[in-house]
Order: sequence, then C-alpha cells, then structure tokens
Amino acid sequence: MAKIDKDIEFDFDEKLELEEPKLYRVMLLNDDYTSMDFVIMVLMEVFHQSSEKATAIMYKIHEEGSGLCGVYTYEIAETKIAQVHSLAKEHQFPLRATMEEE
Ligand code: TYC
Repeated sequence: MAKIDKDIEFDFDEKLELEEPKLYRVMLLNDDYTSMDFVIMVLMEVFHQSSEKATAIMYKIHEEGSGLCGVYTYEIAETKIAQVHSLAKEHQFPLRATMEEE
C-alpha cells in the first residue's frame, strides 16, 4: 500500500474515534396537578427506573422543581420526551419533560 494511502487510512480511523455523539439530560418538571403515582409510572415505563429510584426521583422533582430521568443521544431523548407528553395527554395531566445538553 502506498504511503499516501496509509496516511489517509490513519486520518480516517482517528476521526472516527474522536466523534462521539453529544448526550442530553432528559428532565421532568414539577407541576401542581400530575399525580405522584403517574410520575412514578412514567419513570418506570419510559425511563426504566426501579420502583425505589422512580419514587426518589419523583420526590426530588416535587421538592426541587425538576429532576434528571436519564441521559441519551439527541434522537432517543426526543423520543422519550414525546412518549412522556403523549402519555400525559392521554391521562389528562400537564406533565412536561425537557432536555439539556450534557
Ligand atoms: N407536584 C405533584 C403533586 O403534588 C407531583 C409531581 C411530581 C408532578 C413530579 C410532576 O414531574 C412531577 N401531585
């Protein structure tokens, strides 16, 4: 293989290693109307949290205004947020989720 080809191959590999996807924190926001049980259900079903962790996260959101549910790539984070909003609408709760870059 010619030297020039080796150099191109090396640069290509190095570029692949450096390009990691950005990650986004998905947060749930507190409100006065969504039931605690519904938030716990969302944390378990959408964010795959255990019952104990889901309960702890729900109380943190309730007390502090928002809380971390999980960290994902952009498209997964967007899908999780859409799932939360769809479930909330279905059950007539105003629950909102947002994402912020890590
Ligand atoms: N504050 C709500 C209540 O008292 C519970 C709640 C917790 C709502 C977390 C939203 O993201 C939330 N029923």
